[in-house]
Amino acid sequence: MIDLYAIGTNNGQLAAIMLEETGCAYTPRPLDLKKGEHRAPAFLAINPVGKIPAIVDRDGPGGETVTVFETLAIALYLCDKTGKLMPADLANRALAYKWAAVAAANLAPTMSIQFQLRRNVPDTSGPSLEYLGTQVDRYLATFENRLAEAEYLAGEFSFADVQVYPIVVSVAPYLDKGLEPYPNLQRWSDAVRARPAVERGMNALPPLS
Ligand SMILES: N[C@@H](CCC(=O)N[C@@H](CS)C(=O)NCC(=O)O)C(=O)O
Repeated sequence: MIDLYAIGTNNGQLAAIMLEETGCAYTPRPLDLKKGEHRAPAFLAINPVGKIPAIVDRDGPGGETVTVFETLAIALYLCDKTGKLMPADLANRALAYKWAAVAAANLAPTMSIQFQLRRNVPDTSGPSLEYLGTQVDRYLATFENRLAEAEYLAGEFSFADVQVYPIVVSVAPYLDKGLEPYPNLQRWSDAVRARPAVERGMNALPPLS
């Protein structure tokens, strides 16, 4: 059994989708970020960075308990553990690695800073937000171009798609025209949403209050 420490943000949803798609039994352990539960010593012992999501696998290798944090690390661990969502072909695996990395190292942090500024800065007309907006557009356009040439990011459905999907869902309402300028991203997003395990993962955790 795996404990999932998270809340229903895009990062929490991502971990829940990975657990659902790989067929791992898990128990959601929601944390109240407003109350600072992610900074409590009990959670810092699981993730010293103090961020959700994190998983505790009590049935790790050799029956040992394994703790994993950071969405990309969680995704790779679950692929390794189950043999699912990881392309068998090395060339396709390379595609999955690089597109998942673009999401985890570029799009997600940019969007997260944009979200924090929108939430906490009264005047959102400044150059910082404008700059972040251009960067989000740049990454979305890159995914759009990739999805114009392939059905899924690594050709077949993989952990890379899971790394991107919840981010796209959470950013779309903030875009002037939603996903309209990105028809391939829209087509891909509809296909990912139609997967029952994705639907379950998106709704597995209470929303951020
Ligand atoms: N790079 C991390 C980002 C995780 C993250 O930003 N989590 C947010 C919620 S979506 C969080 O825990 N924020 C609380 C904080 O930063 O104190 C990952 O991919 O797991």
